[in-house]
Amino acid sequence: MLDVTRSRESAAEIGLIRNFIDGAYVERSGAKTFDKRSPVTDALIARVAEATEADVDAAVKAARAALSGPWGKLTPAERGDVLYALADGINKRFDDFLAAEVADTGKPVSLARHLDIPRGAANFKVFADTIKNVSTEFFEMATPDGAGAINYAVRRPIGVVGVICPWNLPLLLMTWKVAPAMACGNTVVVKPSEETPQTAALLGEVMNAVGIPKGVYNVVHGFGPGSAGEFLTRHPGVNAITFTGETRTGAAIMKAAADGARPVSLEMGGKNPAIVFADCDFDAAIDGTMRSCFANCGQVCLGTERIYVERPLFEKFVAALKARAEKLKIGAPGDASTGMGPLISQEHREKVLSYYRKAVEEGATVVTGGGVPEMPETLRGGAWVQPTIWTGLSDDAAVVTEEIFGPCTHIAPFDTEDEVIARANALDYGLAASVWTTNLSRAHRVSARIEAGIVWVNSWFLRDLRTPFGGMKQSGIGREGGIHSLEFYTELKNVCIKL
Ligand code: NAD
Ligand code: 6OD
Repeated sequence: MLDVTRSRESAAEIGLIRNFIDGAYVERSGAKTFDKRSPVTDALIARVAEATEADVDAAVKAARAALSGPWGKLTPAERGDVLYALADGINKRFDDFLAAEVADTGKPVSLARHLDIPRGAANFKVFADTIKNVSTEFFEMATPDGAGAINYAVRRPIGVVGVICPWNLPLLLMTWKVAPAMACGNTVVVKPSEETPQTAALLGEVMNAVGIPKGVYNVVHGFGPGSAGEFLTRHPGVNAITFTGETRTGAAIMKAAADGARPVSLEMGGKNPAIVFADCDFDAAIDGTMRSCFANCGQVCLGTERIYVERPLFEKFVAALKARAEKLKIGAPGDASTGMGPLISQEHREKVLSYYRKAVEEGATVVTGGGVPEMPETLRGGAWVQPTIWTGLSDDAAVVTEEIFGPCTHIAPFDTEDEVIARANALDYGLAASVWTTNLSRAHRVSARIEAGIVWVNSWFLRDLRTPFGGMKQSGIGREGGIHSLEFYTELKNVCIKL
């Protein structure tokens, strides 16, 4: 049976997760380590070697050297083939990646099996296909002597890319950046979240098995400020930084990148609205918002933390979502009946519970949840919280305006289309929205006016990997996905030849 908690009885059995630099797992004597604890039980599941500034420097130098080695000589088509092999390599070790991801995050195996690991592998294939098929522009021009000139654009790798990742969908969101970076011929230094070091580390083994030249893919573990994250983003040898995480962190990274005027791609926080019209397919809207509020224990950047329901449907919608939320089975990841796992850590649980308390202080009606569920003895140490629904707050309440990143949502009634669009757009975030209606004209009209990088109509978290992805306003800078990733991961050069 799959070992999904990977807890060990004694420290002697706890594995050390090392930095992966220049094709090897590096162990320095006396290096500092930090603990990785299970979100499910709080048991120690791994010790992680914290990269020093010298480690980060070594990783960046290895990545720089690899640019001019065999990797730099591959054609786009050859890189495409290598990326296919990486996807196959992940799939060959599917159960190892699944166990590592579930151990680090505590998410249900059923979710990771269908989302995190397959989509993590798929990223390599999608960007392999993109790089093989993309063309660049060509212009013929007249010259005064009548001979003419031709102009054509060529894409070149931007160089060493720093990749800073969050903990909610670790492999999926890391490969979402590593795959296009490599497809474009760059080399990478990845800084996984301190909460989820395992799948990034494991990917090093696949890189070596596939024969990726050393130095192309490097992993440095640690935290943000004063640790690997800051060392990496400040390092002058890093040519571009791509980041997924909180808006505040993105702003700090942008400041670091200003030294050397280096480009950034930032995928950041959200406070995403769902708008439910009275003409919706009611069952589909309930199914969809159940997922958008509670999947991955609410730890999805695209998740719904505020719902606006057209007034005639309001009471019925609240009652139905409450009934479904109360049926959600909270439990261990490996249990097939588990619908929701724990939060990522005790620290994050404290943050989420502080919002649960704040909602009550602000006068919310707690429709369901609002606390910590009763769990069996073996799971008591985990970072469990109840799925929570509130009503009755005004649009300026903290839990309606601030990203919580937990399994909770506020539901409010609305009366008109103009009014709900204004309320949905009122925040500085603009990552995602979902609209539930069977009126086709309304679907187009409302989607066009919502200020968000992605608007779903009658669905949620359904996205072709070739489409542009990113946030408006304070939810992001830049777009990645399909050919849009090439804008960030390559330099476009114009060659003008006088005939
Ligand atoms: P976070 O910002 O706390 O951390 C993200 C990463 O940045 C971690 O690896 C962390 O160690 C590193 N980091 C922190 N401070 C740093 C610094 N000063 N310099 C360099 N690196 C630093 O985010 P998180 O808690 O890991 O993830 C949750 C957040 O991520 C939520 O806000 C969520 O909305 C957002 N998110 C956004 C998307 C998206 O696509 N827009 C996707 C997933 C998560
Ligand atoms: O579509 C994806 O794979 C993607 N970029 C998802 C982001 C999820 C954020 O938590």
